[in-house]
Amino acid sequence: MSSLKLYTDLVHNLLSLINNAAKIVIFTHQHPDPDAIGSMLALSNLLKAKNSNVVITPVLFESLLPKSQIPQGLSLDSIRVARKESDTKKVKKAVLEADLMFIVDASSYDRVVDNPYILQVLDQMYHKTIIIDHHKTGGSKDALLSFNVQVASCAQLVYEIFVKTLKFPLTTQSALAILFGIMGDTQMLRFLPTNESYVAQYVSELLSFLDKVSPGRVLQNIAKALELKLSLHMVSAFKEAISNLRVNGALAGTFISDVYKSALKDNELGDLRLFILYEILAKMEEIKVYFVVRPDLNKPRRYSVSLRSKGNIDVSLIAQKYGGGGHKNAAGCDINADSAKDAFEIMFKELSSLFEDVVSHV
Ligand SMILES: [Mn+2]
Repeated sequence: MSSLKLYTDLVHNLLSLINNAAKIVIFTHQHPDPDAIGSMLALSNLLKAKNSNVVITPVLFESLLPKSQIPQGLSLDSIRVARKESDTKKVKKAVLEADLMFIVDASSYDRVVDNPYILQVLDQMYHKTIIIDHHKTGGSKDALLSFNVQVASCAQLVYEIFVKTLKFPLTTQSALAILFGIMGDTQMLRFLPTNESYVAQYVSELLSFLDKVSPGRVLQNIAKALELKLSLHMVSAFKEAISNLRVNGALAGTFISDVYKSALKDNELGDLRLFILYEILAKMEEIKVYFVVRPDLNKPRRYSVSLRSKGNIDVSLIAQKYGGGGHKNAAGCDINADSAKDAFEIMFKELSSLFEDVVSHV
């Protein structure tokens, strides 16, 4: 599923290096974007949550993003911004004392700093540097460890390595930082490559985690920080649909709930449905049958179901059963139910039993 299959040994080397480190410094590239900031803060918070005794110093050699471009609730206080001479001296000291250093979202120190004095110091430190990057550039062969995987964001790698694989405890700050990074580099999942559809699942996991701690506006805050022109209601409905996503083998489905009947216009509901069908569900490689349920704006207790399939699976059969129609791979129907969730459950059950053989094989 994830991109790290080939990195299993490296991940376990990484764990012993971290366990033996008392002081860790983290760098990212200049002109930091949300993924750079998110990856750096996520790593810093994850390391701290795992071992509160370790001294972590995240360093930037220029100013941070403007406050309006940081999601509300994400704290940048731990980052040391080193612009003045006195700051760079402190950074040099931290570097010389460090047991371990990380570069995230970049793979060499010349992307980290311009100042030749400090670059010269850093260039001598690859032997204690771990690189976590997602760009094509090869990185330094002198690095202690290098995770260089070409995926959509560096933040998703941080999540895979530390949370999914090494089981470091997630915190509100690290979850928020990872989401900010993923959503920044993928522009709210719009530019998520086809073979990385599993990242939508990561987003859903992170949102459920954050909803437990502080329910509500997480995604809106991120969209706002990314300056994306989506109405708050659209973002919020999108978030809900991602959280409602259920996958069973090759079957996936979700729903947009009745809350959005008054908040969204008919064309917005339609756009959102298409976005979820074509930009997310269709791109999930393992998924062969998928659907989205949305409320009918004019008729109470009436829900519209859009069904899609890949290959030889005929979803028009199920649409016909409910008085709808369509083609083998794209069909739709309307059903009556007490809520969008009930309509979703009815469909999920129908599709699970109709396509049992296909669905349970993955
Ligand atoms: Mn990036």
